[in-house]
Amino acid sequence: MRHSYKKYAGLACRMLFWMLFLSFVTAGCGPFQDVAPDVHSEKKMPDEGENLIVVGFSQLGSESLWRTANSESIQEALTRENGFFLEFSNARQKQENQIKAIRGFISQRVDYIMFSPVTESGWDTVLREAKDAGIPVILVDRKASLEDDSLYTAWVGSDMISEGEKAGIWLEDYLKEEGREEEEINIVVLQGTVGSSAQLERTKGFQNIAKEHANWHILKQEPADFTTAKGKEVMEMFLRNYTGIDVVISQNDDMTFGALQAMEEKGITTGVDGEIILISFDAVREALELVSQGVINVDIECNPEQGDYILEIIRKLENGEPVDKENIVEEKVFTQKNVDEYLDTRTY
Ligand code: GYE
Repeated sequence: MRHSYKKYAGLACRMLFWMLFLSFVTAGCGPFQDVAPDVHSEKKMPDEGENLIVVGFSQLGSESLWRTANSESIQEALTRENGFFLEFSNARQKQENQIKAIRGFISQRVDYIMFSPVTESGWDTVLREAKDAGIPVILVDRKASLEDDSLYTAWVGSDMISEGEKAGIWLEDYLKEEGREEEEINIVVLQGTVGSSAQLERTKGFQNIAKEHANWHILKQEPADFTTAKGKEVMEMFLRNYTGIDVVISQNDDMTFGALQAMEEKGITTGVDGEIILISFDAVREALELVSQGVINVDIECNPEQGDYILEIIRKLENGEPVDKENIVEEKVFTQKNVDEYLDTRTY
């Protein structure tokens, strides 16, 4: 008797353990938490007869202030009041999560699929599946390199080669103004996520200009994942390994904040009256304030407010009207000379 009681108690304990383990894992607290995409549909699914346009959107993550502004712009445009049901999924920087989310949207038979590709390559198979299911795909922000362009209907984003070129042209003019155009100029670059179109194109654009200047030396380009924490780490590494740095280029503002912390800790000054020239990308409010204070020399704008462009594209598609395949958002360059007139209206 005692023996079989023990046996059943043991079995019950094991069952309880597995039940707890499974609820832990499915609640997103377990070891698989990074892999499962985070799907937000706090809004209830459209009722029969509601006639909403269902859009599945795989956002690549929430790594930066820019990204948060981009997600908000899309959520503010594709609202129920505007006739949409938006299913928002956060891929937390993992391509496998994006592919999983897109497959989920296909099996739900959504009306449109949107996604911001974390890196450029590796999308052909899943986009072919979307095409076979007859679901139009809209690329947001970053680009995908595809064998067949008919795998997506439209792309909305920035010309990031031109952003990189603007950084180079600004540096060219600035060095001239300062009478330093003949000087040897040492440059380090904090790059964004490796293999993302933002990293590849900003790098390429800057190099298009840098290659014209034999006296510009790119000492090192190192990825820092578009985050403040990584930006600080990489800048610390640059400061340990290189002396005589004249220019720091940071491919987004969040990395710039980290790089600034690293430099401040070493007593190094940047900006209009500083030792190091600091070039940043994105132009979020917090960074524009530093441009205004002269801590960042120049911020190349990358416009995250893409929601209204997407809204218009989908409305046209719904009406059977043609849409442009490439839709480039407008962007500026901010320095201490012009930034103040834009600061008041910056919402992100
Ligand atoms: O610059 C950066 C973000 O893809 C343009 O991604 C975007 C970049 C942006 O994390 O802040």
